[in-house]
Amino acid sequence: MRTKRLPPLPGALALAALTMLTGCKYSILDPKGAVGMAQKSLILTSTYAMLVIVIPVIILTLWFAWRYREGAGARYEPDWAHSSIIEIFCWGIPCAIILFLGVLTWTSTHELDPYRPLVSSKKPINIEVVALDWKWLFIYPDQGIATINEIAFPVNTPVTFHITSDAVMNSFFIPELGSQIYAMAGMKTQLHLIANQQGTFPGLSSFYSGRGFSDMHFNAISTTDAKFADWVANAKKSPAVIDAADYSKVAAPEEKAPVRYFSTVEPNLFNEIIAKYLGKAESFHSGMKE
Ligand SMILES: [Cu+2]
Repeated sequence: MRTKRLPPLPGALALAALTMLTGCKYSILDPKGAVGMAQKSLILTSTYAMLVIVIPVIILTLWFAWRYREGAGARYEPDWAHSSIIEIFCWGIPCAIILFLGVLTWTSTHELDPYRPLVSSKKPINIEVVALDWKWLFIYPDQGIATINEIAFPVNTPVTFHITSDAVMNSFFIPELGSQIYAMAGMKTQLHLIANQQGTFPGLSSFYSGRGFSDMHFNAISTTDAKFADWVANAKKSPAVIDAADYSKVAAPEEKAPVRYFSTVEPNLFNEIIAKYLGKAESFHSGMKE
């Protein structure tokens, strides 16, 4: 006779612990910017609010089962039907929690609306993000430069992202700075983030988009104004450029794409990438055709 063997419990637990330790660094719970911090407090507040129900329910379930058990001189009441006190608790507390979570959700989703510009005395940095197969193209319209798989911006300065895709759907996500938002062909999404600490924060696509997706990483560098100016000047020195004719080469599918800088970029490229998908083929530059 054959018996099925299950993995022993300690082994399974060790495997689970290992997965949890290696897989995530819990960046969302260790934010480095105002948006991320507000989201962390929202996650924690709503978790605690829900635990206000969950913990008493677990305790009371066990306590009721023990107290009203049959035999052993316990208070066994098979004909019991109604208790107003229990009804008040069963309906009152969930109503109060739902009201609390409803108000919290309403206010925080408006406060943390990714499309809402951040209030700051500093002028925001504009970055146009294009998701490609399988890399990120970043265009700095004000500086006239572009990069692959790396962005930089000054610390304590709002960053305005305009996001689209010239491939399948992806999701633009810098976990330490705040929420993710989708990148979709023919559409423009927006995200406003700020870093309140200097550092290099990993970014990624959090939406499965094919074979090279797992290497679709980039670094977001939060630095001083002076170092940001150096970073722009360094990109300006690059011999590589993006014009209408060679955009298709830049956009060609590529796995594990290295960081690259482009000293100039075709003006209006971002809008033309979006327009490609809107059935306006006649308005393209020749190089923009698929
Ligand atoms: Cu959409």
